[in-house]
Amino acid sequence: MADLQALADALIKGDRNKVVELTKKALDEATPPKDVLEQGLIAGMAVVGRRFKANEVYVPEVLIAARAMKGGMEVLQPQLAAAGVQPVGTVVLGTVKGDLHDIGKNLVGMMLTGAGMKVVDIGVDAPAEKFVQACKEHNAAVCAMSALLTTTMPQMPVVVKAVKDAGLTVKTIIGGAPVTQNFADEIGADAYAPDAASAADSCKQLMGV
Ligand code: B1M
Repeated sequence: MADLQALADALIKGDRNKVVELTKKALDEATPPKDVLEQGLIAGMAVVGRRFKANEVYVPEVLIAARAMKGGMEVLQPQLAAAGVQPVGTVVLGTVKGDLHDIGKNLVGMMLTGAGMKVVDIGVDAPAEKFVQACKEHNAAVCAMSALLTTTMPQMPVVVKAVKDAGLTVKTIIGGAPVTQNFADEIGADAYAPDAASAADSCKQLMGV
């Protein structure tokens, strides 16, 4: 019986080699890929997310854990696909037009991936049309926007309006240092998240999972 707790612990420690080794071992022992994902990798990343939210760990630890998760996912991905395991939903994620900050966005992407979502990252300086196009193309459940500048926050209502005008049923979520819940309410975004771990929780809520 594979020790999925040991896998989760290795991920929490950011030990990429151990994560790769234990993921391979679990699969060799015929553990269902879905269990390896949910009880090993996602369980570990959820702990990292909670600790990050509580300021018990910081950006470097999250990046190291995410790198370990990526190692495990590279081993697991073909088996997940073969077993027909689908991501819980797709999120289109980008930094809005005029804004080049991507460190926070990337962290959000890692947390969403770590929570079992498919992330379509459209990068930085993304105009509303690019969000809309990606949401259509990938049949996204959530459209997620990041902004770090007060001067680029006004792009967020532009995206919110554009996805509505395009007739998409996609939910919208916003975040970034200057962004607030009040601003989200003002512009009619479906959710606001103050940090990457909360963004993962909120996206799951928006997807109803
Ligand atoms: Co810029 N910058 N910067 N910068 N930069 C800030 C944001 C600033 C606060 C610095 C300051 O003046 N004190 C200031 C903004 C002021 C304002 O408008 N309120 C500023 C400025 C003014 C500028 C320039 C205009 C400077 C200039 O050229 N005169 C320029 C703008 C360029 C542009 O975008 N067009 C600029 C440029 C840059 C660099 C390119 C040099 C670099 C970015 C590199 C990169 O991202 N690849 C940079 C950096 C690094 C910063 C600071 C120092 C750090 C930002 C960061 O990465 N934080 C920043 C000052 C600061 O914050 N101390 C600053 C770490 C990151 C993990 O946090 O991004 O907040 P953060 O993400 C968090 C949450 O906000 C949240 O989760 C993340 C993790 O928990 N979150 C979401 C983020 N997105 C989310 C989305 C969600 C949910 C949560 O849902 C979808």
